[in-house]
Amino acid sequence: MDAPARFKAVFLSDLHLSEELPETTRAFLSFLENEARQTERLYILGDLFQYWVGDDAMAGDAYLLRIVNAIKAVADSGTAVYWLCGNRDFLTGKKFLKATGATALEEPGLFTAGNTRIAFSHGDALCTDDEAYMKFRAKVRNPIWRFFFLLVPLSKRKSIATNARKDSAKSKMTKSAKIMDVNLDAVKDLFRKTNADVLIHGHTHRPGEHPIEMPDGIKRRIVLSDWDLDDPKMPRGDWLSVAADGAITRHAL
Ligand code: LP5
Ligand code: MN
Repeated sequence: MDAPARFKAVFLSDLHLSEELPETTRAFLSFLENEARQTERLYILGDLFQYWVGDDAMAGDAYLLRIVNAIKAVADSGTAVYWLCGNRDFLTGKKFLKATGATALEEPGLFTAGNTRIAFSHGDALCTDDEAYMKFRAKVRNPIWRFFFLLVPLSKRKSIATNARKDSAKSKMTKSAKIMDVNLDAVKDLFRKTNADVLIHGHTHRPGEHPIEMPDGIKRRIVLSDWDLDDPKMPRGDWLSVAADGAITRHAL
């Protein structure tokens, strides 16, 4: 990066990339060519992919390799790329990180700009009212489950993931909007533990900003949108920038 970067940090999440979403894919590749090179740090907050069934899926998959190589080009250009997985791509591993040049972070991540302390996460771990999902999450995030799942042949893993997507869509139709949103106590707990001023997360696909009352003042919970530039009725794709003084701006594609 020759000229000083325009932003200290940029955040995005929930692109759910797949070959079936050509406009969303195009928008992300263009974002990587442009905005992603104007920031010191790029934070990808999970669910970048529709699903990720293991790093071995990259070999011979021209689509995945195109995405991964485009992220690597950003890292090579001088932007520090950080990766925080989502509920659809928690199976990303060391080979993915090497291929993208990204650094993996644990939740919640922390970043300070000016006097603003920013915590960030994918967001699913905060949805504690969704008990069925919490149980599912605990199972699939267990390293023993992960070890055995990754031994299953790749084609079988892909069909399991496709079925899991269908089951997920079905189960969401039976859950209320409130259950699938973040739990206020979980959010307050995160603010207490991190001492952050701002929390940025995705996952709920409900872009917005919410004041959170804490004993030491009002905190801000900022929610990213998902991306879907292939939806003719509501094309969308937000990203957030953080300036050197800590000012946070929402940008729409
Ligand atoms: O993703 P989204 O937004 O549609 O919904 C999520 C929760 N769903 C999921 C499931 C993923 O979408 C499936 C794709 C992931 C592929 C990863 C690799 C393959 C893993 C294969 C696993 C078998 O995360 C959804 C939430 C929603 O967010 C809102 O927060 O509600 O939760 C669910 O749909 C989960 C169901 O409620 C419970 C499912 C019980 C099924 C139990 C099977 C256990 C199998 C585990 C094996 C040990
Ligand atoms: Mn998610």
